[in-house]
Amino acid sequence: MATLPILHHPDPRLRKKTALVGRFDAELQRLIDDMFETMYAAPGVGLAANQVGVQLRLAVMDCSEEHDQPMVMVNPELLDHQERQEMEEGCLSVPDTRDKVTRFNRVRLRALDRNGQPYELEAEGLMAQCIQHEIDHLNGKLYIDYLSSLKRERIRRQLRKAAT
Ligand code: GNR
Ligand code: NI
Repeated sequence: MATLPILHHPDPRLRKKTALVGRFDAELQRLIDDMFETMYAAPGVGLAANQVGVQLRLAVMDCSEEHDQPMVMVNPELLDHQERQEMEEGCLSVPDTRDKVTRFNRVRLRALDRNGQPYELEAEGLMAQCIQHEIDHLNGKLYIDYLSSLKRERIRRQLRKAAT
């Protein structure tokens, strides 16, 4: 296993829409293992494939307190959602900033697991928030897109300074 470098905003690869996963081969299993290692090391509660430069509809998550509930979402879809709520959010691709974003507090997810088996689940709170955050990544969207252009510009300037 290996940790992978995480891309930072404004890398254009974070803005590309990802492609459906069609093959559940050894290469995909290795990528999933490396994404978990990268996420736990960061540390973070979720990681989308395009954050490590792979343009596939795949994300890993673990929103548990004990970090013992790894979850793989391949080709995820939101089936249903309810109750909007403002929640504080951060992103490994936008380091050192957090802000409030309005998300659905409950979602119903359909996705494939690491072997290509379909599953559905209902999530609330942090897990629901994280599912929406990762699906946004897979659609080329970042949480800062929900903030004012003034805040977004400030974040962009900070990251540019940090990168040099
Ligand atoms: O580690 C993360 N924490 C987090 C907190 C609130 C809402 C979403 C997240 S996801 C983030 C990791 C990440 O950037 N995943 O794409
Ligand atoms: Ni993120």
